[in-house]
Amino acid sequence: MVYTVPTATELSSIYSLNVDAQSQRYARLASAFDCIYGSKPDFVARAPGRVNIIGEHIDYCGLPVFPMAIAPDTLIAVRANGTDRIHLANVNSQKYPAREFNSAGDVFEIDSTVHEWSNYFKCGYRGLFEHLGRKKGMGFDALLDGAVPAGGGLSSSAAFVCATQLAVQRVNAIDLPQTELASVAASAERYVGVNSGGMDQTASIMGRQGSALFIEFDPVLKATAVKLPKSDPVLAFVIANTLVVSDKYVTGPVCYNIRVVETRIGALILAKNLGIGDRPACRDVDPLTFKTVMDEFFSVKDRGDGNSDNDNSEAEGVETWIKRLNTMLKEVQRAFGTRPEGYTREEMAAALDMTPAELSTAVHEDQFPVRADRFKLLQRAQHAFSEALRVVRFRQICESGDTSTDYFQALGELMNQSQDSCRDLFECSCAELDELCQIARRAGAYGSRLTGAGWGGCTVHLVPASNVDDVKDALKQEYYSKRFPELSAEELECAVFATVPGCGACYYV
Ligand code: NG1
Ligand code: MG
Repeated sequence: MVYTVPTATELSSIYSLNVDAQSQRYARLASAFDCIYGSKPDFVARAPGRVNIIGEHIDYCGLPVFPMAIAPDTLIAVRANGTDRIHLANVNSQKYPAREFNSAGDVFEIDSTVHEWSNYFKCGYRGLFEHLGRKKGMGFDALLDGAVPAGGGLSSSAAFVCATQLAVQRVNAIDLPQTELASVAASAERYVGVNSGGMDQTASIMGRQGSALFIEFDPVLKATAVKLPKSDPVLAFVIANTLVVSDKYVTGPVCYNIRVVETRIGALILAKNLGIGDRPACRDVDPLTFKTVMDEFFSVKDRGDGNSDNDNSEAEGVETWIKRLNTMLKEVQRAFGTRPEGYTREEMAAALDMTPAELSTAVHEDQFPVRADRFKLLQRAQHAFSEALRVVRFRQICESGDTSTDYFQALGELMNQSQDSCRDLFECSCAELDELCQIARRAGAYGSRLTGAGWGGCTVHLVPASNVDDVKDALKQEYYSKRFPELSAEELECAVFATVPGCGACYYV
């Protein structure tokens, strides 16, 4: 089969906007491929970035999140070459020079201590093959075009890993179900040394046009499409990039991975306080999460009470979430309330009758070492459970069918509370993120928050469609023209733009 550029109809079903520009992009990619490799590609694999509407830093706690796929994406044009060599090039060859690997050898070797663009490709490749227990794949030529800003909190990395897995799947005649592929992609990204959760990859692979995704991770990965209501005024999301690059290569060991460790140690101490689950300090057992502690606590409690609220109806399911999460917030206060200043490693280990080394092993810190003197378990746990409550509530409001102004304000308020919690309790915001949120709210956004890991990167704003231009103009005037006066009009359009939920990963043949 020979690749042909997707039709305008196909493109408009994916991108809604700027179809002409997208059509040119696909055509450019095919002819650049031809220039480099001497023929047209067989197919193009596409995986989108995502914006997280609400539910920050709780995917790795096993708690639900609420992202959506967006239009900016990563494309990889591919052609099998009948050898055992993999050639990987990037349309931005200045910044990302071409690489070559052996399909059975060095493509599996990832040095997470070097900041190297092709590491994400290797993650995708290795993750898929390790999952299938295979050691060798078919050689191919590949050319990548990434349109998700790197280090911007819109998951350029997940788009890259997911597009790679799609490409490698097809070349090797593999066809995994979507949820399986999403879990494989989530674990695969950890090879670069970030102890990440599975939100980004799931949103990229399973995104649905017009819907956000309510993603649950425990007991199994499950993504439920939740339609954002067609209301009047129509709802829009504006994304604004601080242009402060938050690169996981830098922020991993000193920010992100610390939070993962804090929530895991928090889960261990909380479990001990609640008298449940003695956890062996061992590498082969999954680290305890807040979600597991909550489930175990209620299963013990319900058995004791002789009642069970493991009901299946959706409405009662929401009530159960709300009741349980509220109870956990009280238990968090009981466990950690007297120690807002945080704990040292020695104190936490002593609380668990472990040595500091055993504690590190119990939370799998050895694979992702972190540097910190104090661990703020109270604030991190308060954030995690309250953020999960906001996620559940957000979904509930979306599904209520109410489209009054109050309803938008309620959604916006949840986003604003999430931002406060990220800033004050989870400490993953920064001055520029806070500033963008304040400007947008003043200009008419219902709610504004950081999106993604934070410490830089992007913000997301819930805006009535009629106010999108006001919000964008205010951001341009009060933020970008002051801090980044040298930006071109095109750069500015990439930094601040409106978006709607887009569809997930796919192929073009
Ligand atoms: P970013 O840095 O935006 O790609 C990260 C994690 C997610 C999630 C969010 C915070 C990766 C690949 N992704 O996203 O799993 O934990 O932060 O909610 O590290
Ligand atoms: Mg990322």
